[in-house]
Amino acid sequence: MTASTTRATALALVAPGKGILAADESTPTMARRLAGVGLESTEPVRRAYRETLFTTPDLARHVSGVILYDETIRQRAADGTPMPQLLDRAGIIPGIKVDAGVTALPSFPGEVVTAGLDGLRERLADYAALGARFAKWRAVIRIGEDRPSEACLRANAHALARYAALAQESGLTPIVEPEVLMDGPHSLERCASVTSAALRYVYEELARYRVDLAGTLLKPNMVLPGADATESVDDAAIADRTLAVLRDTVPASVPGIVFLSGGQTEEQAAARLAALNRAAPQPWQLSFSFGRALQAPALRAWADDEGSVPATQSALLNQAALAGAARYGADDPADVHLAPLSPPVSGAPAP
Ligand code: 5MM
Repeated sequence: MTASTTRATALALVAPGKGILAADESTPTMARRLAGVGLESTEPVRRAYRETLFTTPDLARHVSGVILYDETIRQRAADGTPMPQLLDRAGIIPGIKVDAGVTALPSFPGEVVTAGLDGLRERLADYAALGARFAKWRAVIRIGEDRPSEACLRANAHALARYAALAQESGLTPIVEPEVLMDGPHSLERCASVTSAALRYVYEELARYRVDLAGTLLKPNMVLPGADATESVDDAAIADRTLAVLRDTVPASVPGIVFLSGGQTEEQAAARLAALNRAAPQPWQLSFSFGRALQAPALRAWADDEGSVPATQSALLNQAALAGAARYGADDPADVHLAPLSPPVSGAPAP
């Protein structure tokens, strides 16, 4: 497999005005999300909800790719079309979560490492045959008094690098996701220093395992004070601190950074992405790979309106349009004024 496939997919995923919909909730996470809006999680409910999201008219205007979960990539829409082909037909690139979730790191209470390397080569081949063109692996890093340990950062970086190398071998573009959780009372500065350390280890290991950075995307957390912190920081300061950390740690050959939302409200995630894009031009595209921040309004509409397709799809499209506008630094999709695609015809009257 040549590097050109994974590089082309990476660039397509961060095309202007577009980002990724993370719909790869594992079955237990999806059960929690559905319970949050008073619904029971069954296979037909999960299938119908996700088919509703993926068939949203015009979704491809703002969404370049969707990350699926193992159950979903094997499901079919009501008309019999396999889910990856349904997305493909809509002009959206299908992707797949390939990690197996987190497991406790022995000797380091409260810390975790992501599992799933065993048999990964075979699973990637299977997913590629099912239509996936990119993959995702998430490492989870918790901030605490003595956390994260160096062992935790190194173990997770190692797993991310081994995964990324295997994904590229299979022709799938790896999204590398080291998520520093927002949980806790820590400060913005503490999040900055932990995020910075995590990213340094990740890029050291990616180099060691000869991963082609131009054929990857980074999915990091924004640099934020903890959810229980008393400190209040505005969006411009969050953007500044986040960019300072990324400029120090992420090589310019990485084509795009697709932020996770991590428990921010949908308004916060979009406003902060807009602030990030208003800063001076960066070497990478700054985009989104939001789960909750794209789906929360759609899931509420689905529950409030008893599985109503139009209400759910319109909620998703609105949220995707907001995130898409944030890619241009705009807080409102109505403020996105794109240059005309072709120059005015010569001889046409001046405006
Ligand atoms: C959609 O949630 C993803 C899967 O989570 P679990 O493996 O815990 O079920 C998750 O990896 C997600 O892709 C990222 O965390 C981004 O989602 P948010 O909601 O943080 O934007």
